[in-house]
Amino acid sequence: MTSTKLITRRQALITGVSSLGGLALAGCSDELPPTYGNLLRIGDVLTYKAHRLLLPERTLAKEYARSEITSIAAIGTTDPGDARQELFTPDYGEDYARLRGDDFADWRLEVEGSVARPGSYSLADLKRFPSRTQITRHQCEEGWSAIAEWTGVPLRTVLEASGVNASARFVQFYCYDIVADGIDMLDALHPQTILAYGMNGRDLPVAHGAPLRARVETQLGYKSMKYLRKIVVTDEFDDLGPYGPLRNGWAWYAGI
Ligand SMILES: Nc1nc2c(c(=O)[nH]1)N[C@H]1C(S)=C(S)[C@@H](COP(=O)(O)O)O[C@H]1N2
Ligand SMILES: [Mo]
Repeated sequence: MTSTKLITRRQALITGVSSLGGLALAGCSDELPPTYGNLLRIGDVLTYKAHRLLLPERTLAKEYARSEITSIAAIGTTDPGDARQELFTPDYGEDYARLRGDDFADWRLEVEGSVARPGSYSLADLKRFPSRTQITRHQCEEGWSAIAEWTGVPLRTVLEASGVNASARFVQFYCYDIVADGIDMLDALHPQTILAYGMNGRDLPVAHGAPLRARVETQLGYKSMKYLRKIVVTDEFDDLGPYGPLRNGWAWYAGI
């Protein structure tokens, strides 16, 4: 670790803790992370605890120059409206196909759970919030990585607009395919955790998660859920069972 980084982190710590961040820290202090009563999962616990102890919550993932943008493969679901795809579900896949047919004009992101103001947001609503653009490296659990530019609204902004309860500790993402996943409040409030509607200066393509995907730059690629339809804020941990990352034998916490 270079001394510049140390200074940056310390400054981040001193300047960075606002009321929500403080809340999240207080809420996340002790019993985390979720463990699965499995010896092999002790590694997850240690990784999580080490990250949470060593890194102030505002440490930023590296950002790149436009000239460093690479091509990026589309992985997993590439069209949730296509019944032949492995993670297709008729529950939402047909809705997706219909919404896509109308350029997502009727699409809305539901926000519910442990919030004072549950509600839903159209793409236009989300685009009215201040946006953030970041050029970051996507790191897939399979070993490949790619650099792309993402534009969206910080998840924190949407959480603040929804009035997150003081007891809230996790944010769960639900998609138009069958999968779901979640992050803790520290990652949810991280300045680079955004709900992205743009990629490389254009609307987010369908293959990469249109109309809206999460970018969780502090964790491996599979935590950046594509095709969002609903966000649920929870007070309790829930690994989402067969719909969550454990279904693939992946760790719930995939910090990098
Ligand atoms: N809804 C949904 N989100 C998803 C996936 C998926 O299959 N469905 N795949 C994940 C994985 S493993 C990776 S590496 C990235 C891939 O994003 P990309 O297709 O834009 O490269 O999306 C993640 N988010
Ligand atoms: Mo991945």
